[in-house]
Amino acid sequence: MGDHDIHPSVTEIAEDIAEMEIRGAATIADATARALAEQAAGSDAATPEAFESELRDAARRLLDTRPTAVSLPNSLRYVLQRTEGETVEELRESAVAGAREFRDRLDSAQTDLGSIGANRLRDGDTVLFHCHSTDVMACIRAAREQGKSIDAIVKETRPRRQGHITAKQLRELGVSVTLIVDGAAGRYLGDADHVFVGADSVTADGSVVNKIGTRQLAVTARERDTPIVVAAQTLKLDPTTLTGQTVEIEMREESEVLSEGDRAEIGDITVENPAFDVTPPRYVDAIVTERGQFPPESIVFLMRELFGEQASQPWEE
Ligand code: RUB
Repeated sequence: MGDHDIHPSVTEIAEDIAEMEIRGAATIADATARALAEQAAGSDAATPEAFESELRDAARRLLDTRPTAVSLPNSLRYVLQRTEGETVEELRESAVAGAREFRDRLDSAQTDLGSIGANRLRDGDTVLFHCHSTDVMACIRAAREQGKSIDAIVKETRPRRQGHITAKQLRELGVSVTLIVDGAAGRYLGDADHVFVGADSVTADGSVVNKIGTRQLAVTARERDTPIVVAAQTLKLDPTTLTGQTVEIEMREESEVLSEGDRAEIGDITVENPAFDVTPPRYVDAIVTERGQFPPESIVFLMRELFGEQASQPWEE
């Protein structure tokens, strides 16, 4: 079995994730579960062994797209572990059902998380945002549904400017938005009642892996006494960190930072473009999940409850 048995939808979704047409940890996880369902539904494997081998190849292709968000392997593991049966038809049905179940759970976890995160917000609060996170947006949506008025300060988030997505979606929720460049965050933190950010991975010690610039923002927020809240459903908890593994930080193309023209003008320099950074737990006030809100240092107890001590356990209760 090889690439020729990978369904075209899987290849397309993998390319869209690598190119960031599909982005954000929860959206990536949703898309990879959908991709495995397409692979299973469209397979013409003659034997159960061939079917399973194709599904594993598809999962490998999806896993190789972006390394940092743990929601991606958590999504693949969830579906693969539910793919069982004696015949190709049984395997197909269980894989499709597993993917459906995963996507439904993701949706409902985000809704539950949103209503918990919204409790932190009071009518008239100003919130400062970095990047774009659907878990964060769920908190703001729930606060708006509770009738709370919210003002937003949105960091542009170089180099990919995901702040524009956040600004647009906040406007759709009736939130007034002030857009700032990343370097202006320190100046505007004094106007903010909270900082809300998402997470790509949360480690066993309560460190938060998120869009580059989160750490700098959190350190400055702490200095200004502005609470920093991480909205991260349990899908973002990284079980491998329970046994000491570290999270790989994705390094992206220099072309996201510097145009060819600018590079030619400047001359021979090195450009580094890490997509994520790690914020230590001491700078984070709370991690809001669908299971409640936690001080970052206590997240390890939730991880043990969900995964046991074994790094190989799937994302599930
Ligand atoms: C997105 C990012 C988001 C998290 C959480 O990075 O860092 O804060 O993925 O998002 P990128 P969500 O744009 O490079 O994918 O809450 O939607 O899972």
